[in-house]
Amino acid sequence: MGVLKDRFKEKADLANVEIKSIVKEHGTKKIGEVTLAQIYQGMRGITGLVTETSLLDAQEGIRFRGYTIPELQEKLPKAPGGGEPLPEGLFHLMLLGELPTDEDAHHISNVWQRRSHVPTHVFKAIDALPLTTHPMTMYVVGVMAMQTESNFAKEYAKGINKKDYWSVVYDDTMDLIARLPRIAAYIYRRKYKNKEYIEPNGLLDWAGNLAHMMGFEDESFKELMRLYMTIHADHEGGNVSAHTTHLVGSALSDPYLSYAAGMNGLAGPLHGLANQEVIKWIFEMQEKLDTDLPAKEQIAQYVKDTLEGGKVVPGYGHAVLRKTDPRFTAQMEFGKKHMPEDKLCRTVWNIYEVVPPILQSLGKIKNPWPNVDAHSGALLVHYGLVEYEFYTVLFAVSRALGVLSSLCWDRALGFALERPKSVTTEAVKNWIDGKGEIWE
Ligand code: CMX
Repeated sequence: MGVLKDRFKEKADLANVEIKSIVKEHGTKKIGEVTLAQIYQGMRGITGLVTETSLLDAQEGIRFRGYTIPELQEKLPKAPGGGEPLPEGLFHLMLLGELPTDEDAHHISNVWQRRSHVPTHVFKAIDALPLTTHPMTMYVVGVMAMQTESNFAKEYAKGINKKDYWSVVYDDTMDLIARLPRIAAYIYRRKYKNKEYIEPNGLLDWAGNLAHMMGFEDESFKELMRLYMTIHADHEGGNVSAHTTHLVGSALSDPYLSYAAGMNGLAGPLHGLANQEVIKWIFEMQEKLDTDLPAKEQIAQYVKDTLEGGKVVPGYGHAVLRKTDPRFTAQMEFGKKHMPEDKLCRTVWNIYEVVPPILQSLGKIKNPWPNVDAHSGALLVHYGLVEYEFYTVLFAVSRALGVLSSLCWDRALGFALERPKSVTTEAVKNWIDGKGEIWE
């Protein structure tokens, strides 16, 4: 077994013993109480999942194994000459709960390079789709086509002992993560760059190689990709993409099937697709107002028109967060450092001043502040990545790090099939009228 895999197994064995004792001693204790409103309104605030890799605080934002984004930017290994964290380092941290050394991160880059071969039939499956197909659909089709490679599926069919599930899930995780940049870059070049594909560079790190295969050689774009791939990786377990991956995995669907399911959820406009919606919305504003730097009053009117049209303001609001998303702040800082005069970034910063008071004044929105998707597109456009329908694919590549390291933990800890109880409104009404219990 590889070093990382051995160390994961050691950690998982210890955690298993600890969790068994926690459940034995405290299993009947209640965490909060579920209200009828929570049942009808998307299960907000119900603690019902264990996800080891990260934890979201409504006020502070995300912490990965206890570390905030600024701490990760300081403490995680960097590419030679670079200043942004390597996503390889974050993966190590999420998987083992320990900060990696430079050597650890380098080791993971090498392993992913070695495992990055994508079989030809995967490209053929993508090629079978019309060019007009949305990039996220192409991406999920690519992942699904690659399921032929699943070690978990093969070993399960042979009758693997359940104690060993974690091992083949780990192998699938490493293979899948290693191969995703190749698939993403293939889709980008196929759809937007006349099918002129670029071979991987075996000397580059995971995110740097993605930038290279997409055709972006600017060092600061590679730095942006390292930051982007780090901050989009995980947001605890209840969001649609993480929860879906975990849920589907709980049926022992292999990591390819589980991750593809999660990414179908990421492709929704209230979740990851919001990153394309933000730029589309800003481009439409520019066109409508006939300016590439709208004044704040003009932005305010455009926001009001959006709301009056019964649409959401993309990039704003969050189901859990109650302040500016630190992932937004990290991207804003990157913009202020690398492109302070960029008109699109300045527009994003103006929107940040204009939108929160308007949303707040509606009185119903719990979080008027920007989320991760409010900023990412403006940075990408600056480097020439203007094809906004592709943006969610980048989010998806990054999200693999979090949801798949979590899936390793799910199987290592033997987590159960997820199957919450649902009720009918008829049963609820009877219960309200005192005509019977509905919880059995
Ligand atoms: N613009 C307009 N209305 C908004 C809004 C926004 N940005 N955010 C919330 N609201 C509305 C909701 O639609 C809801 O309206 P109704 O009562 O009429 O149904 C009301 O305010 C209350 O919503 P909430 O409790 O504050 O927020 P939710 O937990 O229901 O929804 C989210 C969270 C993210 C779906 C919502 O804020 C939204 O639609 N934002 C815009 C889309 C977006 O940026 N999504 C990306 C999130 C980050 C990610 O996952 O990538």
